Amino acid sequence: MFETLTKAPGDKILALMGEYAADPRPTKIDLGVGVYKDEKGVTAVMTAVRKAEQRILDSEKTKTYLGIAGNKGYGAAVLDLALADSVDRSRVRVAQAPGGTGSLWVLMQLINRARPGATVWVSDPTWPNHNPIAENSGLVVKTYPYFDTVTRGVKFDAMLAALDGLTKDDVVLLHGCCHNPTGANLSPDQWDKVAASLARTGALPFIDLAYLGFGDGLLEDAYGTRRVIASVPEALVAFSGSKNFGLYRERIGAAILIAKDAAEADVTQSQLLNIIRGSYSQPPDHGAEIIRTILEDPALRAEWEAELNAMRNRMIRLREKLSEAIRSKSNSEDFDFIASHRGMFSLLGLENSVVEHLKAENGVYMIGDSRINVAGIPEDRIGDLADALLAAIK
Ligand code: PLP
Ligand code: TYF
Repeated sequence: MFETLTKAPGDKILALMGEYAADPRPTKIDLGVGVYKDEKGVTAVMTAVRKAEQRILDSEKTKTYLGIAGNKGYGAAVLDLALADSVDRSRVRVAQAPGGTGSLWVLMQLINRARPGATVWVSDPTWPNHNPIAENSGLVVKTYPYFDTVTRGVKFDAMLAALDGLTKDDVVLLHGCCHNPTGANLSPDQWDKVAASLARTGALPFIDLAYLGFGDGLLEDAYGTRRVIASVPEALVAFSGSKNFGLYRERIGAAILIAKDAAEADVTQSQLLNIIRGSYSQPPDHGAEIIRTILEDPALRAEWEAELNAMRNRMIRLREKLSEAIRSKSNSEDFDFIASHRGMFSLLGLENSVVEHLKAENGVYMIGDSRINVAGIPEDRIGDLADALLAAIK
């Protein structure tokens, strides 16, 4: 049977991880995969996570099945964290899912049950996993303008004009904060306009919230999500705990749905749970129980928030230092955008040949589209990195 298959394309981001690992040069710099790294280049287990795991180990009484919707306390805690009081909870339902990706997957499946073959509008560009998840769910993907390759900001007028032209049968995938891959984000005022547009057209907002707390702060980063949800009758949110809790391999996320009223929320949730049951039955508990433990305990929560704040501030400092180094070496403002971007990424706007040159010549690894992970910038070698970038674009 398998002779009918041909080799499927790999994931470019994950492939680059392997290439970097195989590079023997001690001076290599990893600005590739979107994983937070500390000043030692390590993706450490957060201290609040470690403490929560110890508590779980000491107090866990059973490993019996969790149920299709997953850990109830986790679900409630994530709604508090992400949505707060932006919407009446009687209209909200949540199901724990394996990572932001698993959440996107079950929600895309849900969209296809409601509107088979519906169009999902994604930003140009977007995280490369959005397309296959939507297409594998039976949906059609189209793009709306987003990144301005000249200013390296958001092409907001063009984006809004595209959103204004949508209908109630369309779905709009929005990055809640910390846009991947560009690092260019909407201002609160722009979010207000997007929310008003969605309210006007009836297009369904679907918010991918994978980096809450990585941009300007937990509250600031939730602005867009809350604003949109407060403005429309129906919405979807795919939450990830991979980055902000550093729980990547635990595969912890949440699929959140907001419906017109409680009755429709119940029916829609029954379909979501039916999708989950028909795919992986139910989610694993460990990551959810860690997050529940942290968010429900004021002391652990404060410790987690402090660590998250330190991670965010480090990324902002690295942004400022790199753009300052390039500015002083080149006497130009061309890379100042790195300091105004937020989240883990910036899209530098380099030709692929320049990206390849930096890898071959300098051992500087970034994604082929010239996306850098700012957490990978080595603070003590920012001058070298700036020199390499400037030499490569000459
Ligand atoms: N959405 C975006 C935009 C991402 O960058 C990621 C990256 O990891 C995810 C979703 C999903 O992450 P995970 O499935 O690891 O929670
Ligand atoms: O964009 C990134 O680098 C992260 C990690 O298939 C990632 O979101 C990359 C590719 C992938 C899954 C996660």
